[in-house]
Order: sequence, then structure tokens, then C-alpha cells
Amino acid sequence: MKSSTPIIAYIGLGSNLADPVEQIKSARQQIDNLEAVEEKAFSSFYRSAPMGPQDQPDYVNAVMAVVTSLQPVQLLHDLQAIENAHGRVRERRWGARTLDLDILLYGEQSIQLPELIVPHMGLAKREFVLYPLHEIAGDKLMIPGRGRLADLLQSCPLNGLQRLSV
Ligand code: A4P
Ligand code: MG
Repeated sequence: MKSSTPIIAYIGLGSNLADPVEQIKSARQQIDNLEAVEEKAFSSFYRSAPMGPQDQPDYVNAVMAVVTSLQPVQLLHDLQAIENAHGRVRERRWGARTLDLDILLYGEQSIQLPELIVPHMGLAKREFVLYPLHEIAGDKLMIPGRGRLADLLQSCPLNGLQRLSV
């Protein structure tokens, strides 16, 4: 199912199991291969301390921008199929995972559906989302309902976030 107008969507990628850098590289490839999805930008890779249960490895996170004519729920389902192809097993909330793909933003839309909330719920407070997002989207990006990205960044400590050279 396609919507008529192409939209810029931002996707958050995260992994903390089974060679996270490779998980994210291969997820990027698979997203690039989706029909009606075209990559516009991809951030650096970042190492981040786990949010949630602390007895799990550090995460590698990145953010990508795509232009898509997929409707948001179709994009979600395509991303979930990629998560599943990476052996994603859902055990506990915020637990370790081979691959997590979140729709951070879908144009300027606010979406409240049982299976899809956009902007993504935790976005405004997560350093591992805001810093890579800022790297590719810049100061002026507006987050619906939350304000300017530049302002959100100012109240978000790095919490040890490290840019990786991969
Ligand atoms: N869902 C609703 N809105 C969205 C959206 N915008 N994008 C629903 C993607 N999915 C969305 O997600 C649960 C359900 O959220 C999905 O079925 C979908 O319909 P999940 O991926 O199965 O479960 P989860 O990821 O454990 O839960 P949750 O609450 O989505 O967690 P998050 O927000 O994805 O956070 N620490 C670091 N350092 N880096 C990380 O990337 N990630 C998480 C997970 C925890 N700690 C982390 C990181
Ligand atoms: Mg998730």
C-alpha cells in the first residue's frame, strides 16, 4: 500500500547482540532494498549505555533518513519483517536485542495507533536517538509536539555516548 506523496521518515537502528555493527550495516542494506524506500542520509555509528535493564551489553545505535511513499503502518511492518529476519526474539521490555528498528518521525505527522506511535515515545529524552538524528537532520528539525531538535539536545546529557569510527 502506497501513499501518494513521498515523505521523509527517520528510522532509529539499535543492536546489542551478535555483532551489533554488522547487524546495523545489514539492516541498512535491507532497508535500502525495500520497495518505495530511498535512503537520504545515514548517521555515524554510536556506542551507548543500555537504557533499561543494566545487565545487558552496551548498544550500537544509528539513525537514517529515508524518503518513502509507504504508509506508516506498512513501513512499520516492513521494518518488523527485517527485525524478525535478524533473529529478533522479544523477551522482556527494553531487553537485549539483535536488532531494533523504530520509526522516529514520519514527516510532520503525529500518529496514535495501537501498534504505532509517532513521534516515537522516548525520542525526546534519548541521547542515542537525538545526537545521531541531529548529525543528519541539523538544528532546525521540528519534532511534532516536542519542539526544535536543537532545544531538545540542550537538555539531553551525552550519558557517555561515543561516536564510533566504523
Ligand atoms: N511501536 C509503537 N510505536 C512504534 C514506532 N514508532 N516504531 C510498537 C516502532 N515500533 C513502534 O516494540 C514494541 C511495539 O512498539 C511494537 O510491536 C510496535 O508495534 P518492540 O520493539 O517489540 O519492543 P521493545 O523495543 O522492547 O519496546 P519499546 O518500548 O518499543 O522499546 P524501545 O523504545 O524500542 O527501546 N538502550 C540503548 N542504549 N539503545 C537502544 O537502542 N533500545 C531499547 C528499546 C532499550 N534500551 C536501549 C535501546
Ligand atoms: Mg522498538
